Amino acid sequence: MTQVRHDWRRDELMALFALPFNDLLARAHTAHRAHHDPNAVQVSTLLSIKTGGCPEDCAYCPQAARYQTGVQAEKLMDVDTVLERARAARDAGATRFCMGAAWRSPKDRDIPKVAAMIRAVRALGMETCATLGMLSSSQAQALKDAGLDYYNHNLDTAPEFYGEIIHTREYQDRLDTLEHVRAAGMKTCCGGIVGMGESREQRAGLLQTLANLPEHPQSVPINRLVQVEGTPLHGTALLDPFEFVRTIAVARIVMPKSVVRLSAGRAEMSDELQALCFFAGANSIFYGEKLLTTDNPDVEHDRALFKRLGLQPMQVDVREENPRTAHADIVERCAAA
Ligand code: SAM
Ligand code: DTB
Ligand code: SF4
Repeated sequence: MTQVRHDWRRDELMALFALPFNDLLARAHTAHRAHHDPNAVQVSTLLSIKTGGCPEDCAYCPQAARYQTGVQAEKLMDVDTVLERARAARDAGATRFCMGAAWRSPKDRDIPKVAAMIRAVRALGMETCATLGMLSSSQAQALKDAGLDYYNHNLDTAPEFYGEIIHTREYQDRLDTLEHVRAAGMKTCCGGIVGMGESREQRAGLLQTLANLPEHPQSVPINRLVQVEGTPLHGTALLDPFEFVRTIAVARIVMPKSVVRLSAGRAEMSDELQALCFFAGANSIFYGEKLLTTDNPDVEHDRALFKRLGLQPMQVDVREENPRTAHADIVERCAAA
């Protein structure tokens, strides 16, 4: 079994990145098999519950109010619409439902409405995840009390590159939110974006920071930048796809027990590139036609890809805390599809 470490040095990660591709993939895949079913992939569906109009300046993001990207600002969705969308996602085979809001941080008055969404989604027998921006400890506790399983809050990039991407909040703010989430007893979903013009050293820096957190995030989304016209990062030089696979492989090696999500960017990836990512240790995807505002592969395509690769949706069991769940049904429905 690969040892779980929290003391990774930058040069060690750089040495992993520099391995011959086949050696790196062999190491990553061995670590993957030691801790995970290599043919099981966790399936989450995303929904934007509050779109656009965000006051932050994240250079990659189509939802920042200051960039002209064509995304229209909308109000917080009502609970019934969220529930309807979650039910459809569950019936299509998703086992986790992730609700995203284009906020710097939620206002206290937003929390009861989001809590109602979380309760409703959980009552469907799905795992719940939310990404709402920075959280105070009391907000984190209120979300936990509503039944939130995961909170997604990304570090996005290496500490030394962060200042080139976001100016409206600090790296430390992100670390503080993650601490509030952990202290409230929720699982963290935390990763970043590659392909933003960062160097390999900075990709290593992101993974090093993630791996040296007090607890490895249970879920690690690795996003490949979705270039949206109107954002400052539109037109950034494309990352070599093999370098993307290397990033997944290094994430797998340094956080061997975490579930690594092949996150945004799949719509622009070939099936072969995705298959390499699954071999390198990715074992989670977003499933459904949309991410938050941009396109994701359609469900028929993903079902066919799973079938061609012999992949199965990862089973989850939330019954202990929610006796109404008949979760096996969901997994069977997806397998039959
Ligand atoms: N507003 C909240 C926040 O920033 O924490 C939650 C939603 S925000 C859209 C969640 C994450 O989506 C960001 O941290 C970033 O990693 C990812 N993301 C946003 N735009 C992206 C893009 N164009 N390509 C890839 N990932 C993106
Ligand atoms: C994450 O790491 N990636 C997701 C989710 N967490 C919230 C978001 C990707 C957003 C891609 C751009 C968009 O669709 O707006
Ligand atoms: Fe706002 Fe989140 Fe987009 Fe940044 S990533 S602009 S905080 S929605």
